[in-house]
Amino acid sequence: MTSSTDRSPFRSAFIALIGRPNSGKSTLLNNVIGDEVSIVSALPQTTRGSTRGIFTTNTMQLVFVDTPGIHHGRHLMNHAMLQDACRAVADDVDLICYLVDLSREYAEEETAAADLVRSIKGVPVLIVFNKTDMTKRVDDAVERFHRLFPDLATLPSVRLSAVHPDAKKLFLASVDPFIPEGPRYFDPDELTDSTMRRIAAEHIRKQVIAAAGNEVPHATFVEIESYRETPQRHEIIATIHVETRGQRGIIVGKGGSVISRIKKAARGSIMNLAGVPVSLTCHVKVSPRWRDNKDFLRRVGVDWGGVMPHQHSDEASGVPPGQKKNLSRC
Ligand SMILES: Nc1nc2c(ncn2[C@@H]2O[C@H](COP(=O)(O)OP(=O)(O)OP(=O)(O)O)[C@@H](O)[C@H]2O)c(=O)[nH]1
Ligand SMILES: [Mg+2]
Repeated sequence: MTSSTDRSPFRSAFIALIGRPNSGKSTLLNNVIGDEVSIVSALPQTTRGSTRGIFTTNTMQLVFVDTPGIHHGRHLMNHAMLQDACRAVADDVDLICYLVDLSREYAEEETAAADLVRSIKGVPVLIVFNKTDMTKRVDDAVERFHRLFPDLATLPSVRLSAVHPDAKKLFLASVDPFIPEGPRYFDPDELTDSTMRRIAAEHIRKQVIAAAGNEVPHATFVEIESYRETPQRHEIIATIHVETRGQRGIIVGKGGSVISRIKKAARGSIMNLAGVPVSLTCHVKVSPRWRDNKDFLRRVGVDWGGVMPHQHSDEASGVPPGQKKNLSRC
């Protein structure tokens, strides 16, 4: 006998996750997918480019687009990250989830994120008030947000803690009304559309963040020079670019101790994913000012949106001269 559920049409949606750095976008994505498809760290600006996580059941498929945190940095690289978040919103998505970190003061970055949300036309927005577990008075924090951004007070919202196992159920129930009838875009066993090359670079960067802390990771770019894949073995050669000799010293460590740790941990996690032995070679190279070097960024596939370096002369704000700090322009 066929039940009514069997007859219901398949549904699918593209859902963008946006918000200020460190608001928990990647954590929520990983919780829903049940795997680390996007790296997470306590450091803001962890996600550098859009990353898709795919969640499939018998009746629906959700393609989540994790984006870099919305912030105005002074480098071309920061601009590229901002462009990436803006593109995700401008793309043909069915829903935008705006993550708000309740545990911190709503500073300038929140205003920038709210500005971007205001600029969205024709796509529903769901506010995800996150980190309820770290927030003493959740009601007060939500009320403060609504006082600051009264025009966003009418948007649908959910309150959760992305690190909590319950968050998945709560979040999926909140997005459910927004999922239209649609096709299955990806195979049911696919969790991400990222390539092994990109995943490997992210796993190495995650270990750099863990080993180096604070500012060094922002000045780090992991480039995969070669990725050779056979059924028996993956052979990876990577270059970790940093901006100064001092940063190189930190990443290499005394007698190469730090880079050895980074390599060992990254190799282990890549091997878990690959399911075969992995050999990993990591070079550490000083590439001065790579974050503002157009040729470098072009070579490694970072799209900064065509903004010329001289437009980034406003060191204090990171905003090109004469341009208002308004994300709706991005
Ligand atoms: N306690 C707690 N920690 C959280 C929660 N959500 C995220 N975190 C932590 O917050 C930090 C940042 O999380 P991410 O998921 O990397 O944040 P993000 O928004 O992706 O950050 P960017 O990629 O930098 O934009 C990590 O240390 C997470 O473990 C939460 O609900 N509760
Ligand atoms: Mg992230």
